[in-house]
Amino acid sequence: MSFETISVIGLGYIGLPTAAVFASRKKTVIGVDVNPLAVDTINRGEIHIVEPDLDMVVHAAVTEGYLRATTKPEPADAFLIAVPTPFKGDHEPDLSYIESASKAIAPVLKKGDLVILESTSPVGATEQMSTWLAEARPDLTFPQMHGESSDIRIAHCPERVLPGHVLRELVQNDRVVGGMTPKCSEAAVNLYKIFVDGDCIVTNARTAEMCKLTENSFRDVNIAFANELSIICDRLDINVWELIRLANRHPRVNILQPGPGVGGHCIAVDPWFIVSRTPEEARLIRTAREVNDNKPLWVLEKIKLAVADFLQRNARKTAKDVTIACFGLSFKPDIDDLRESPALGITLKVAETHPGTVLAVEPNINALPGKLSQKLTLADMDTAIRNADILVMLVDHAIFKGLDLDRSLHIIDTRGFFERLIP
Ligand code: SAJ
Repeated sequence: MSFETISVIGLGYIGLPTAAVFASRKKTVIGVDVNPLAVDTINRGEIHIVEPDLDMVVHAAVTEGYLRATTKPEPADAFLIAVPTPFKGDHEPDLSYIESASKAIAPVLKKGDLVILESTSPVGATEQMSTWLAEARPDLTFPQMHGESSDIRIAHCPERVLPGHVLRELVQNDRVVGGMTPKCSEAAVNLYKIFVDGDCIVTNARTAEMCKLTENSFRDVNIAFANELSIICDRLDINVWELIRLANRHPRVNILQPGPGVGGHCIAVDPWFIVSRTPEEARLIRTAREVNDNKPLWVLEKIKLAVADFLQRNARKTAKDVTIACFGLSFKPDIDDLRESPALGITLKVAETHPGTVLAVEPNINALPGKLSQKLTLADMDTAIRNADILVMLVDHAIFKGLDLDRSLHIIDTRGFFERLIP
């Protein structure tokens, strides 16, 4: 089966790099997005998201004529759906973007086409997508009814790339390919082999869905363990960073690092997709989410205690005189991505509740977007250190490593940035 024209639906953090990598292998790629601004930006050879080197790859793909973006789906040999799957209400998965994408491509499907769901999805979503497609195209046959002889092949192949390393990981990582039938899997493997150097490992759609959720839940549970340890150690007056370093010397122990909470759009979301399907059984997975979601509140409490402590030592001052500097706003080190960032959440809450000055330091960002700029004042590192009475380390950006600090400053080090240095 040859794929000459490939369509990618959803040109965000996963869809756009995937489209660009197919195009770099000289395939004709039609990128589809509902956002006309994103479509125009891409058609100019530019990008609307931040990811190292992506601008160059997209620029080359567009100028060489292999990649084109549009708001309206067009016929293709393969369709990859990479739209968001957020949650709604009480952590229920919201499949409405997958539903709209399915309904949008249905009219242009033809016999022999392959449709792949890449979006991280709850178990059963691929079958649901296939049902939406079948409802919209009663003239075609689909695997849930016609098995191996179906006109359309359907598979789930979750993305697993790490933001900041997307272009490398897209090519090098192994892919789990879950077809609704073995022929669907075979077609999907042939498609990914166009650019994937890693292994393409075949399973069924439900296992592929659960595999992606399992990977992110595994990380969430392990971070929750580290976060819980940090709270226990604080109570027992033990340096958690030293503790973890020592425990990790055991050949079968590998504890992750505590922090101010878990951010980003994947690890803090995906475990809920397991919980929502099996609420009675997924007890540890739910608890881990709760532990990680509560960590920012614990940090806020620590900041309050630090202010009280400062005022006790400086009897003539009031809370209004206390300057708090928060170092780092992004959801993890050395990126500028603020989405679902616990560091940003904590800083905003401090700015909202503390009567004195709050300085936000984020060297990866020149200016805060729109509404945020009304709520927070960005400061450079030196100014913040000079003026701060309390310093809160929220993200371990490499650039913070050279900070020259007055040791008398009250530091709340959620990342163990300095504590890790103390012997
Ligand atoms: N974090 C800690 N302690 C740690 C490691 C991470 O507090 O020891 C925090 C980070 O600071 C951040 C959050 O966890 O706030 C998530 O960061 P991350 O680097 O663990 O993961 P993401 O969200 O950038 O990407 C994850 C990856 N999944 C796994 O590593 C299992 C990536 O491979 C997935 O493709 C991505 O989710 C996704 O799209 O699902």
